[in-house]
Amino acid sequence: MTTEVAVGLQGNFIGGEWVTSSSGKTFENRNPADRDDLVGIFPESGRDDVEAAVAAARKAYPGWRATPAPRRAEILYAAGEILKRDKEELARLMTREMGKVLAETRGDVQEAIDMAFLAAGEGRRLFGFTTPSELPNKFAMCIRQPLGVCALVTPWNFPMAIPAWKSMAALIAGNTIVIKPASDTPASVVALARVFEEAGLPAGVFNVVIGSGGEVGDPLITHPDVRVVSFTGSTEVGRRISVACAPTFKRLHLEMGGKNAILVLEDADVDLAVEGAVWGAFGTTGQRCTASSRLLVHEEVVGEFVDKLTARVRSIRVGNGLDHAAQMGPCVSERQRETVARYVEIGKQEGAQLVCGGEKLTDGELSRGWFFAPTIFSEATPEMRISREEIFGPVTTVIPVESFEDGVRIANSVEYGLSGSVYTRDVERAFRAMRDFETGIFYVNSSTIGAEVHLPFGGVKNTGNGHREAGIAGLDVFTEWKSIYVDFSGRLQKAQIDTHESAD
Ligand code: UN1
Repeated sequence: MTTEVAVGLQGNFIGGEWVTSSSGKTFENRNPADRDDLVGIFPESGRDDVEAAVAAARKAYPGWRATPAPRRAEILYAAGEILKRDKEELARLMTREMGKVLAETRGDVQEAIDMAFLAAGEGRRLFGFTTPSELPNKFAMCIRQPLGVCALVTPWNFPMAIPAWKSMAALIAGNTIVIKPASDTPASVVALARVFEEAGLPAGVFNVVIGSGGEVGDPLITHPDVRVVSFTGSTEVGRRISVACAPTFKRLHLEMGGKNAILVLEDADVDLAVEGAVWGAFGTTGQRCTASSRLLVHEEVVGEFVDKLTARVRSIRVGNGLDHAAQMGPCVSERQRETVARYVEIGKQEGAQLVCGGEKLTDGELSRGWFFAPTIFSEATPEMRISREEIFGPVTTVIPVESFEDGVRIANSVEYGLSGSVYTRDVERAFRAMRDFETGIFYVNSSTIGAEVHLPFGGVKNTGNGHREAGIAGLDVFTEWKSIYVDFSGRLQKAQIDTHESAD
């Protein structure tokens, strides 16, 4: 075990060195399941630290860009192997840091491993294309090129997978990066940096600056030497970043909110749909962009569905994610739990039926953390705020629907469009749903979560700004196309003119 578990003072990683913040200020990071458990003390950085990190990334860029992609890939393969070796330790650290249960933090590390191997494989592809020229004795091709220094602003809910999606795509393409992890989960990104350090990534290629959005994020995303900004987080912050990046025309990739719907039709396997809903709504304590936060259930089966769902949800064991018996961990922070509690009040006032949960859990051991009971609202209408706004917690809302068409219309009635799903045995309606859901990801007879790294991840409408991450599509964020023409005719040839010269 060489990846150190974070205890005590941690640093920023700049130019291959572990350093304190220039102000010397620090903050504590505690386990959301147990406030007495100190995960680490982290630097509270600012503009000077950002300057140093961007300068280091800029300095490292020419060397990394010139390193052949298959050589870059070897380092990513090595990182993948180290992640595999340390998976269990890393998962434990991540559960302590953000609260989700061990099975899920193992999945989070596995997603980083999958991404490492996918990105490494790209080192021997990074395909461009060749195509015939319209002129004789002329060769035409298109290649991908890196852009330079990339700023990655990453969330706390997938504290290793999402930093891996972004950084590994950027690195294999030949960019250098500065990453600002969410303040709730710096240890996971520190651990990822240590993995890259051990894997032999040259100094300055991967830099970490820890601190708040205002003190670190703002100077980072507006820095003139930063060419790409990739952000995952709320739509509200994404909009601000979009405005901040516009004056310098930075390449901007935004991955934001979701209000994902499962549509359960009257011919569905209701038990299967209930399992999907439980997993999609309460996995990661509902703190996923892809969470199943709306359950649109045909009125013929909604009674049976709600009864079965309620029975399943009442049996969910909530507890410290390190405890093997626990099935759902806490909210990531007190603030997040307050948001959840506020939405539960809103739902009650709006007249939705609170079927189960709806309260903070404070008995015994649970009093040590930010636990909230898994919560179901039923008999909700599509207009209610709990049916439209992202809550990012263990709350799901059942909305009865009259028909397939009604379900699709309601599914599409929100501002977001990340993920969706349909449960049906009818192949025709399954295909119509695949076509008509306004989302970037869609599932048939499975939940709204479960994205795999080799497919594009992202959403439409206010969820994204047209880009995708992961998959090969993720390379588009971190590369620029260059079209190259090679004339070997030995004479001046004029495109569009020589080819269509008139006879006279
Ligand atoms: C997120 O919700 O922010 O499909 C990412 C999933 C995971 C990734 C989720 N593989 O739920």
